[in-house]
Amino acid sequence: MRPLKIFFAGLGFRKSVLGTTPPLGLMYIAAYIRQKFNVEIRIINQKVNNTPDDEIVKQAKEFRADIVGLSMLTTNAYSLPYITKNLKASLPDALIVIGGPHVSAFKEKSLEGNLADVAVPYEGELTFESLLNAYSGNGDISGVTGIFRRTKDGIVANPGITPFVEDIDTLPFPAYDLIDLHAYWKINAMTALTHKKYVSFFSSRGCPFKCIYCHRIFGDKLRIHSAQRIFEEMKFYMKKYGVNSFEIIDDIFNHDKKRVFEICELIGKLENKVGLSFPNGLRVDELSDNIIDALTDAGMYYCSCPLESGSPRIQKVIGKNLNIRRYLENVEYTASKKIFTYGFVMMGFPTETESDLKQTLDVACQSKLHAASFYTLTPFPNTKVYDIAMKNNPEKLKNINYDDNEYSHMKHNFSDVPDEMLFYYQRKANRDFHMNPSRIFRILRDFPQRRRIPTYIPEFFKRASKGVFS
Ligand code: B12
Ligand code: SF4
Repeated sequence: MRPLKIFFAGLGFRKSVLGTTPPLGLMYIAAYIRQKFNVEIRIINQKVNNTPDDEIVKQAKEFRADIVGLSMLTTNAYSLPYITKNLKASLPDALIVIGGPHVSAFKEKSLEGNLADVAVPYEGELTFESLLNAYSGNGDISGVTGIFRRTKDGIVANPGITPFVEDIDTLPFPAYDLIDLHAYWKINAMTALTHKKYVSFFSSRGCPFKCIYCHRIFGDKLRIHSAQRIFEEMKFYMKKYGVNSFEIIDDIFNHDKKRVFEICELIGKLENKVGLSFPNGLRVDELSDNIIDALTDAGMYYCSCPLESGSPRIQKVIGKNLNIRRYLENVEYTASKKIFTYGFVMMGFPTETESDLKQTLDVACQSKLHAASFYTLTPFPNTKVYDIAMKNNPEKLKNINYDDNEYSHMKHNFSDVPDEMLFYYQRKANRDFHMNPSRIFRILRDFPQRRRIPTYIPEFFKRASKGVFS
């Protein structure tokens, strides 16, 4: 019997220096379903070569796809109307399924304005399996839990919540064999480095914290890969692809401290030394000198350190409850080991006052972070902060344009201070933080790829001179 042909595409163009990572979500689903069904799968990631929309449709048609699965962030969802319209014209019988962060955020609304048939929110493996069972059975998908589907009577939400995989060690390694990994080594990774032989690594799913701005893709229960599984997976990539670096993009890699030590110990047993980076951040107040030592010995060279706010009051408001003293101590210790530390800061939270903004500025400036980004809050649907903003500032919320955007370009004010004041503090934070001789010295000394420093000089001066010329 002819295998079921599944064409997966990650949507969105690569327009800025922002890194491009392998489409892990699609690769996990592909690896999972090919174990269970007679399928032929192709994966394309639009970002790698900025493949035009028409070319994606053409490739799906040439492949003669039975099912097309599209994955996207909200910022990349703008091409859905065009792509789905042309897919329907070229492959009228194919089932078009959409998933990924955008669908988890917009749920049934993600089917509005385009021609996709089904939307799968949250984790995809088990639901895609149920969908395939139903589709290749009698074709009736009305019993697939938690999905949204287009019917002749409109968009219908199937009851229930899409299920999570309980023991994620049962999942196969993501299907790196279905992408051209070398292509990713030639463009910026999330860690803002190139020419590293890296893979993106997702070693846990879910997070028990309750930050009000956070996505809920993987639920609020932490599910971890065991240290042994991580060791096996790393060995596999090293042997098969010659990988020497791991870009770990978990939401909360270091919450289970015992596991961190176990992983580091096993990494020490790998045949070759490897590099570890954490561009999506560690929970910094949960680090300790011992953990930092272990991670450094295991190869950590780059670590993002989300602060978000330096105000203890705002920490409570946003539900992050970061211990700021511990944050500062741990950043200092990490940086003292010459590990490049990158801070993420947000301004413009609901109820934020001038005094809160000043505290954030002070904490960021007194920290030993090497570099930092100072963003203004952008609420995404299906977060608590979105609901708050909807109650207090519905007009502002409606005006947010997510299309093709990134945080650096999104300027919103959901706080209690006037716009001029918020943006003044954002500029001042950029300036005061970066115009610091000791910081500049440490950037030059510790940046993991020194020869690439010149490519960042324009961005550095743009930030450091904020407000001086404009
Ligand atoms: C790596 C990453 C990136 C990469 C690109 C990722 C990509 N896939 O294209 C880069 C660095 C480019 C990036 C950029 C940005 N990112 Co980002 N990123 C991540 C991160 C840290 C990991 C993504 C990942 O690989 N996860 C692991 C895989 C396994 O999960 P997954 O892709 O979600 O897939 C699962 C499900 O979603 C589902 N699924 C996914 N696709 C499909 C498709 C089908 C058909 C089905 C059925 C199911 C399905 O099943 C998968 C397996 O269970 C996430 C945080 C997170 N925890 O996921 C944020 C995240 C995706 N990013 C986010 C944001 C906001 C951004 C930025 C705007 C931030 C910025 N810097 O300005 C920019 C966007 C820039 C732009 N214009 O494109 C948000 C997305 C919110 C939203 N509603 O879209 C997230 C969720 C983090 C957050 N802050 O809340 N990001
Ligand atoms: S700690 Fe990170 S992953 Fe967990 S809720 Fe907060 S922002 Fe989300």
